[in-house]
Amino acid sequence: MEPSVLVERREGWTCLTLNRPDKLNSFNEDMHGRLARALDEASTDDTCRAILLIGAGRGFCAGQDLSDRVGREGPPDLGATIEAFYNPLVRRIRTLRKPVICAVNGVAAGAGANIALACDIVIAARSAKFIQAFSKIGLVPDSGGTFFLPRLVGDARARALAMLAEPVAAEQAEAWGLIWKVVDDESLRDEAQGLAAHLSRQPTQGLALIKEALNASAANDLDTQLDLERDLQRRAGQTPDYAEGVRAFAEKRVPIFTGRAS
Ligand code: T3D
Repeated sequence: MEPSVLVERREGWTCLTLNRPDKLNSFNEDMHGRLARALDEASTDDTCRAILLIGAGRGFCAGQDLSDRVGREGPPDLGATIEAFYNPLVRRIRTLRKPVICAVNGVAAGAGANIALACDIVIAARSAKFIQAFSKIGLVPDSGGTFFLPRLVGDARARALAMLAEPVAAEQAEAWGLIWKVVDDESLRDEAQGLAAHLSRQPTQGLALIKEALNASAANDLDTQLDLERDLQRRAGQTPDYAEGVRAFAEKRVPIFTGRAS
């Protein structure tokens, strides 16, 4: 049997494929475990400077595998699975000091939609759709949905999306600012891989600091954020890639960034 997450190391970046296509790549514990390990490995692997997350088959991810929730005795403690699996996954993606690109190749539902939104850059196939499926089974958007949605699309749309669980087509998602961009289905893989390869040649430490600043901005007031920008810029200015960027500018050539911290 094929593993539930495929890991492919490319030159400078890593592709992680959710691989349970007959279940629309919905999450079971095995897939959670493999994805967590793969993200941790990509995080510590110095040769990996960007991560691409995509789904196998016709969907990206349909959230929790509901067949694992059928026929159990008594009400489950879903808070425990959120604590054990979904929250750590979202925290891993948000704190990983490398860009994480999500290529949404088909339907992204429930936690699958919100895990996509937790990624740094979301690019979707024109036929993809995003569904906050939770309310249809009596649940609350999780995996950061109640955090990301209002910040990305505003409170009015967030409330309707969460309560109505209507699908949002990829083009609508792009128009609303829910995702970065839509591409034709047949070009999704090439576009996403090109983006990962591009990011793997950029100043990785600088990108990590950008990520840190934007993550913090959701909770900070302007003064706090200005202070943070000062501190992060101080660190960025000490990286070899900043020195190379300025040198290359002066010499009118393309910079060669190593991504190294020192
Ligand atoms: O439980 C906890 O730990 C709490 C955490 C919760 C996090 C969550 O994500 S809760 C939300 C769970 N997800 C959903 O409610 C979505 C359920 N799926 C759907 O609503 C639909 O499948 C889709 C709208 C995503 C796609 O519809 P469609 O018509 O394109 O495909 P389909 O025919 O419904 O699904 C194709 C197959 O995938 C089908 O299997 P079959 O009949 O061909 O053998 C279907 O059962 C399976 N599948 C789809 N989603 C799931 C799933 N199997 C298990 N779990 C799923 N979530």
